[in-house]
Amino acid sequence: MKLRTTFAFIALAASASAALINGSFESPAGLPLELVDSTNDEGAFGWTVVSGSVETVANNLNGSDLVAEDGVRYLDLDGFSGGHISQSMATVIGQTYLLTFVYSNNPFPGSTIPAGADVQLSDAQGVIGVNAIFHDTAAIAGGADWTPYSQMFVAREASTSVDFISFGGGASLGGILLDAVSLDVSPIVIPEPSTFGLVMAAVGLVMIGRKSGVRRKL
Ligand SMILES: [Ca+2]
Ligand SMILES: [Ca+2]
Repeated sequence: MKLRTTFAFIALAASASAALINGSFESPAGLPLELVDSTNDEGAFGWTVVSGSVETVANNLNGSDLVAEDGVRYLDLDGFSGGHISQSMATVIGQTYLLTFVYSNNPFPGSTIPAGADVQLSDAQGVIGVNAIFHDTAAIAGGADWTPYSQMFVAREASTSVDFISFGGGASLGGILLDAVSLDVSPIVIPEPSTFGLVMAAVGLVMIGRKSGVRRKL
């Protein structure tokens, strides 16, 4: 009986800690700027670079005050061009999950302003939801203006993909900055998958009024 209880606890712990790899973009970490594209470093990066390129960036790059929200590195979604990254995670059908991360505009010269990206959740059935994140402020002097983002959804398949798709385009050297991406089991239960839009409306209301916006694109 005790053994069974132990196994049950382990199963619960495993399901509660979803397994996004390198959500804090701490790797690769060899150089202050580590460029990652579809042919380079994807093993250490953990995410698939679908198109373009991205960079993990060390704290205080070029003497700036810009530091990560979590750890000592963050992601510039535009490396030498607008990047699109993707990662699939095992999910339990019918379970509610919470996607969270922080994003910032990019104060470095040559960056696209406003910096922006689509945040997409999808599975074998297709797109679950897409939201645009962007900063309408000009480049700031000093540090990052990390802004929290959260989005709930109900898994429809045993695997769900998280994608960040830059608006930066082919010539952009700097895009939106990302850090602390996490996909966790949510204690809040959404009654039906079809209520995703209602949940997003609620999240949208919370986000309105910030200097950085979330625009619904459902
Ligand atoms: Ca980090
Ligand atoms: Ca860059």
